[in-house]
Amino acid sequence: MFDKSIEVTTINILRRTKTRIAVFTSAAIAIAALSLFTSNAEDVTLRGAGLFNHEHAYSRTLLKLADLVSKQASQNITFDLRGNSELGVEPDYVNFLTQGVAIDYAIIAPSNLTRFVPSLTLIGMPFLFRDLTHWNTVLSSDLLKPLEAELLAKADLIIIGYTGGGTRNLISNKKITNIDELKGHKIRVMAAPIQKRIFQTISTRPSAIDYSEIYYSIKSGVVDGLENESASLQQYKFFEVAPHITLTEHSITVRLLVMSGKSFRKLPTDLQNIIMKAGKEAGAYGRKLESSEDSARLAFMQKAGEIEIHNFTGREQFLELAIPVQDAYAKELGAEELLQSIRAL
Ligand code: MAV
Repeated sequence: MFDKSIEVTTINILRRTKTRIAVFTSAAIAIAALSLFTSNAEDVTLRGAGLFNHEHAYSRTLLKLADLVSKQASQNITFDLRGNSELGVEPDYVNFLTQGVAIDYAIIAPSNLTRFVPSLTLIGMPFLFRDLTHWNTVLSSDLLKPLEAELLAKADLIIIGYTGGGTRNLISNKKITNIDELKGHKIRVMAAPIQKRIFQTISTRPSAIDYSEIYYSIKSGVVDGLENESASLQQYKFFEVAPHITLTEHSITVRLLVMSGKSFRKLPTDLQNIIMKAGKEAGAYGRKLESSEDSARLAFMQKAGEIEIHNFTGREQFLELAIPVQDAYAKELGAEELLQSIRAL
């Protein structure tokens, strides 16, 4: 069902080639040369980066973006997507994008943006969304607009869409079914402080480790596991070192489809408008895609004997412990109103 053999990498979507082949007169040749020149002058190449191969929902979202834009643009556009962490991991993408070097667009987790807009990490907090409907309602609302403006002002990053939709569970090197078994459990979490704080409420020992280091950190005993969604678990084969999945379902992911402001401003206005519209559409496409495939991926890995799935009896208790931590964090950031508005939707 899920072909793991697909390897990434460069997508070239070149359309409407404007070159004319002229064979009869030198004037025609001159016109042809001019036409080619004009066409080249308008050509646009945008480079993207991602952690995954083309099978993953994030890459398919970025491919969708490329497709939508190139169908509407009057220029020839090359979308050069470098997957499989070829250009590093998400914190690297943030650095590249803010500086306007190496890449022009990427999908990143809000947890990577703490140093610019800490309040954005709220939307990546465990237990923020009640269910997929709530999550979709929030992402289709205007609630995050002020944070978008803040991110542009502070990091020169433009959010062109929202994707995600994976449900995060625990992935561990031992069977875990309840909160007691999590005491002292060494878990890798994303770098935003709120991630650590929430996992500390259930007496785990969380540490922020680079995504690229997780597999070997588990293998060497630095940590006992991580928390992640099924598409990423499947692609990075974390199950080889941590085959136990505990259904905590503590998070529905929000991922930002971002573009470097520096790259964006170099584009003609018509193309900028097309990209903004296509970003929204590609984000919605990715949300539907990842959320609808999530449990099928778990079932696939279970059937293949790659993972063992365990129910978690402590979800309600975990949620209750998480809420005051969310409240305190929002207060610290001056984002209580935002949190209340998200909860109220
Ligand atoms: C998954 O691979 C993705 O959700 C990605 O966006 C995150 O950065 C990553 O997990 C992570 O846990 O760091």
